[in-house]
Amino acid sequence: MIEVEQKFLLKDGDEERLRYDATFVSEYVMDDTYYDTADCSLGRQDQWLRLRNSRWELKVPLHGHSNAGTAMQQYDEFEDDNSIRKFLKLLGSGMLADDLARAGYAMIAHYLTTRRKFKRGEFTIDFDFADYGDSTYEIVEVELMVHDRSEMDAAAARIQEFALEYGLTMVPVRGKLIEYFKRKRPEIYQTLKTAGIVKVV
Ligand code: V4E
Repeated sequence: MIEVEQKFLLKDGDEERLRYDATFVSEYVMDDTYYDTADCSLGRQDQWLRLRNSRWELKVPLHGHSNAGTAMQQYDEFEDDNSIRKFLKLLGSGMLADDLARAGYAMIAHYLTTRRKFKRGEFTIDFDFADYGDSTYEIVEVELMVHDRSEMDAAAARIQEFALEYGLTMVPVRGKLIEYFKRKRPEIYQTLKTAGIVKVV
């Protein structure tokens, strides 16, 4: 299955409208620490290495899938230490954290997100409340699952219709990590803009 998702900012009243008639699924906290080299060798290739609730994960753009200037880029996710090690061509066979540190990967971001998940028909609605320590950021992600890449455009159109029906604001939205960089690591934000990875102002 392929996940097609779109992020939206939340205005006053949006959350209540979206939650009305929706079924609560779960609430959990994600403790995310992102890592990269000093020159952002991963980020500049749209690759994202994180420790999420003590598990290593690596997201890389899905080969051959064009972004087409939208927020619909698809990613492959590596979730076991060996495939991450292999993808990054890491030397050593110690703890992954130690071998990453030896290869120059260091923490670039850390924050907590409380995610409240709801279902409404086929739509999954995630309310993400990120806590950056000295400020917070809230967005909503609307998602549909499809079986085949050929169904992705239609799913994206259905998400747009859903957003219109619920009066969600159609503006480009920064994800939580990009927003973190904008607020707390402007030099990384600028590097990613220059590399064409961040397209939202
Ligand atoms: C920065 C980035 C990625 C890392 C995490 O993205 P984010 O949406 O902040 O995280 P999250 O917690 O919702 O991840 P999930 O739980 O869904 O796995 S993945 C892709 N990017 C690149 C990117 C970009 N270039 N531009 C914008 C506006 N957003 C993301």
